[in-house]
Order: sequence, then C-alpha cells, then structure tokens
Amino acid sequence: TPTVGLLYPRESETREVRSLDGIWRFLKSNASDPLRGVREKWFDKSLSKTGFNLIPMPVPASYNDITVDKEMRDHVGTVWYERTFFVPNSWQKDRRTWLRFGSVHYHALVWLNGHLVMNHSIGHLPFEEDISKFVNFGLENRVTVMCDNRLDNHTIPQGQVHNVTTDDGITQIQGYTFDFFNYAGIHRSVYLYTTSLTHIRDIEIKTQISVDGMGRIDYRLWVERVNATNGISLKVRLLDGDGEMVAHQKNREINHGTLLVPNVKPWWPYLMHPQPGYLYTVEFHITQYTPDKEILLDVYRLPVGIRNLSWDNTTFLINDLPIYLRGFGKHEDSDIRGKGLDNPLIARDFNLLKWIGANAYRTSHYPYSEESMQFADEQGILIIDECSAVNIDLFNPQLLANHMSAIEQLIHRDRNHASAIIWSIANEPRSYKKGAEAYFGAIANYTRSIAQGRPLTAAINSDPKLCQLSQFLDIIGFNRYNAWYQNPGRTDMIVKQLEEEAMACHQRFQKPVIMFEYGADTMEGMHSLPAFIWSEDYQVVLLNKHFEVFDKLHALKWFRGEFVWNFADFKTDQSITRVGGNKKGIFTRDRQPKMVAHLLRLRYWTLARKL
Ligand code: GCB
Repeated sequence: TPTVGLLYPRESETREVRSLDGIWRFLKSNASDPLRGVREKWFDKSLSKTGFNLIPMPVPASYNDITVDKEMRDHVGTVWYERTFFVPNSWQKDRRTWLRFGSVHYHALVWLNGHLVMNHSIGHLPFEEDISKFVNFGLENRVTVMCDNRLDNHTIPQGQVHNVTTDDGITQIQGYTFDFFNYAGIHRSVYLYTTSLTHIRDIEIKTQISVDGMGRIDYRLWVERVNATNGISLKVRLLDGDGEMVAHQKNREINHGTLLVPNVKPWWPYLMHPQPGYLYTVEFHITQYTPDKEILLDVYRLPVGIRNLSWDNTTFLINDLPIYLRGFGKHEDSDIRGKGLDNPLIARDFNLLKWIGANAYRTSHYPYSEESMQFADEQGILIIDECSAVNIDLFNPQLLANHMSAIEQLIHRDRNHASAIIWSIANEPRSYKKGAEAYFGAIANYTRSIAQGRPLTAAINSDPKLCQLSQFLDIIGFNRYNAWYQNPGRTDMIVKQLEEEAMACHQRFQKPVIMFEYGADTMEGMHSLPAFIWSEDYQVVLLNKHFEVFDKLHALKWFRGEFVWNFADFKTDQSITRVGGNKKGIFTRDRQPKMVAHLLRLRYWTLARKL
C-alpha cells in the first residue's frame, strides 16, 4: 500500500513546524515480557505511573550507547518513550495537526493522549498521521512511543531471536547475519506541524533537459480538498538559485502541469562542473477564490535540481555525458548516538567527501536521513539509494510484501532528489538459492513499475554463474574481498582474480558493472613493512592493487565505478573478527583520515580531472 507523509516538513506562509526533539522519558521493558506495556496500557497515563524507573533519553539517538548498562546496549524487545507538549489554539480552526517521525527502528506504535495513532514497521523511513482529533488545543498533550527492535524472518532485514541459557537463567538474543550493530530507538527528528484543511499532501516531479538547453519540470500534485473548497486554483513559480522567478504557471488544473525553463542551469555532480548541485525552487500556491476575496490555503517549496539521466548496456550518463563513479559504501553510525541523526556529522562527512574528491556513495544498507539527501542535492554528490534488504535469505511471501513496501517508501520519499540516481534493491542477498529467481523477478518488476526514471542495481556477492538476481538489473554491482576474506595477506592474488570476476559479471549479463565493495580492516596507527594484514600499510597496498585493475577495466567502458568499503569505521555486533567494530574505514569512526585516505584522495582527484 502506498504510504503518505513522505513530503519533508517545511515552514511556509501556511505551515508551521515545531520540533519535538529533546530529552524524552524512557523505559526499557523486561526482555522476557516485551508486550506487558501494551497489555497493561502504559500509554493511558504517564509512564511514571508504571512504577518503573524512567531515565532521560535524547531524541534523536539510538538508545543503546547512551547509558553504561550492557543490558541497555544489548536489549532485545521493546522500549517506551514519552514526552509532553503544547499545541497552540491557533492550530485548531480550519487546520490540521500532523505528527511525523523521521525514523524509528524497527517497529513503532505511537499513542497520542492514549489513542493509538500510528503503527509503522521498517526503520530508516518517515511516517506521519493527522492527529487533530486527539489533540488538546491550548493544553498539554502526551505522546507515547513503543519501539521494538526484534527482527525475524519477515522483517527487512531479517534476523532471528533465540533463547540462550546464561549464568542468570534463560535470556533472548537477537541473531543477524549483517555486521553492523542493530541500533534502535527514535533515530530521526520528530515534528509536529500544521497545514490548512485543504493542502498539498504529496508532490512528484520529473525533470529533463532537451538538446537546445530547455529545461522541463513535470509535476504532479496530490491535494487534499475539503468540502468548501470550490474555486481553488494553483499557482506555480520556479525560482532560480538567486530567488529570481524564471517560470510560472497559473491554472485551475491543480493535479499536474509542466514548467519550461529556457537556458536551464543543469544539476551537475561535484567536480564535473564549476557550479555543481545547482538547485531551483518550485513554489506551489493553492488559493481559493470567493466572490469577494482570495484566500491563500497552502504554500509548499520544493528544491529541485534539473538533470537528465540515461543508461544502456554499457554506460551511464548524466546530462548526456558518461559518468564514472568514485565513491564509498557508508553507514549512519557514530559514537554515543549510534544511528541517531547528527547534523554536525553529516556536514563533516560531506566535507570529507569533497576533500577526498568523491562524487558518490551508496546508502549501504538502508535509506539514510532526509537531511543527508538534501546535503547531497546541494553538494552534487550522487546517491545509490539502497533499501534495507541486507543479507536476505529465507524467501517467503510475507518478506516479499515487506520488501516491496520498503522499496515503495524509499522511492516515494526520495524520487524528487536530483542526487538519487540509482535504486539498489538489496545487498548481498543469497541470490544463488532456490526461490531467489521468482522472488527477485517480482521485486524487480515492482521496482521498475515505480522507478521514476532511475536504473536498478543490487550489491551482489554470489558467483555470477549462480546468481538468480542479476538478470533483472540495469547495472550490476558486485562486492569482493580479495586479499581479505579470500586469501588474506595475499595482495599478490588480487589483480588476476578481480579482473576475472568483473569480466564474468559483464560477460554473463551484458550490463554496466560497478564495484560496490572491497577493502581491508585496518587499525589506525598500526604499521608494518612489509605490509601485514590489519596495518595501515596493508590497506594502502590492497587499495593500490585494486586501482591497477580498475584502470584496466575502465578502458573497457562498461566498468562504471569504484566504491571502497567503508567510508568510516563503524560499530558491529561482537565477534572475533571485529576489533571494536568494522575497521575498514578510510576514516576512523571519529572522522579523521587513516594513511590510505591520502592515497585515495590522490586517485579520486586524478580521476576527476581525467574523466
Ligand atoms: C560485506 C557486507 C558489509 C560488511 C563487509 C565486511 O560484504 O556487504 O556489510 O561490512 O562485507 O567488512 O565484512
């Protein structure tokens, strides 16, 4: 089912936005009885009435690393959040009040003043509801959230909860096969906002540039109209980067239209043009005309980059020029806040991307924050936009439905971003297994039906001879850890092997190929000459060997990009292959360069100048 609430909340003449971020009250329920709070209706009153100890918890943030309690870090099951807030009386008459969560991982139930108002699964994506009928205007209101982090065979991604016997008795643990820590909580901002009764619910735009330099924006609007709104009309204005109006339209047709922009300034990726990330603003005004007056009902402004995207069996073009991607796999991950939205971190990451000369990253292995997508639009960083289907394995109909929903919500949220250029439908699924072909045939068909002019990819580690998924893709992404998981220590076994692997991907499927993952765990400060695994020197040698292959492949045209794993070190579950987390970062977890960053910087800048 298509979801709504994916339009980013923005202030305007007709919209007010209030943040509910800050310190909430928090309660961890007992792992052995995760649904006790639902049974006992903890949402009916303040959580303080439960008699349990409440602790202060920052929102947005993962709750796992905020305390010094191991049980909090490793908690499996539900937690409860609550806060109070006021809604002004001025929001009541002829208006609606919306409550919106940027992301709660994994499953969320939300009550307002004791009424269940939202039920959402799959973290990393926003959801909202019109809460007007439950709001106490001019008085205090209470929002209660129950968040459940359990993953099972039907969740995206999958996981399995099982019992283990400890010295203190039986307890539940969450198993999963992906290596990043299953952080949970209210991960992104919570907003309260108001609109008129008649207002814009959703917008979809498509852009194009013709050979004569004419830009074109086709828009569709979903306007929620309320009874008395006869005589409403739509005014659309397009403003350039300096706020000057360059196109406009006024019509009674409020559902769709087209704007033409002569001498358009295209949206270009970073280092492909002196002015990358050029954005226009489309301004939508909904007005009601009555015999004696004109009433402004709604205004929404959407930043828009105008660009062309095209591809064929060997290449991928932006504004009709072939592009080679220089990038990273990333994570939303940092000390203390885990996966919590962190604007300073986003800003720092974009500064590092620009410093190193990258032009792209993949949102491995789930949709990243809307704020980061806005940064990418503004800086001209290309996004391979991945849904949260990492390592899926046991294919079943309910998983398929949830996977489709994850893709629908992702595309719906990100379709208006110029930076989003490719949809990634999965990372390292067990695509060699029985059932994978029917499953991914269905996923690919569905994604293509809503793909909004973008190609489909996936990050694949199955042998191309056995992979049942690649046949459905437009661009083949592959992950390989030569001289790390395969032949550790043998940097002399990279070149031939990798070349053969890349060729095999292309030969079997006849599509453009991108390397989405390669790399080596590296302890910052550890040195060894000759290079020895885990040392900074080893990471340098390993990357250099890969570059040799990339240069050869690139001459073959169909090789369209290189993404090193990972941008920065990140937290994982506890295992003997991880020292405090995954250390394949080019930067440390606190975003300082390892030695290899300087090598990569030289390469990415050289490529940017050459290609
Ligand atoms: C992979 C996964 C990625 C891991 C990486 C590693 O293949 O896609 O999530 O972090 O390997 O370092 O093991």
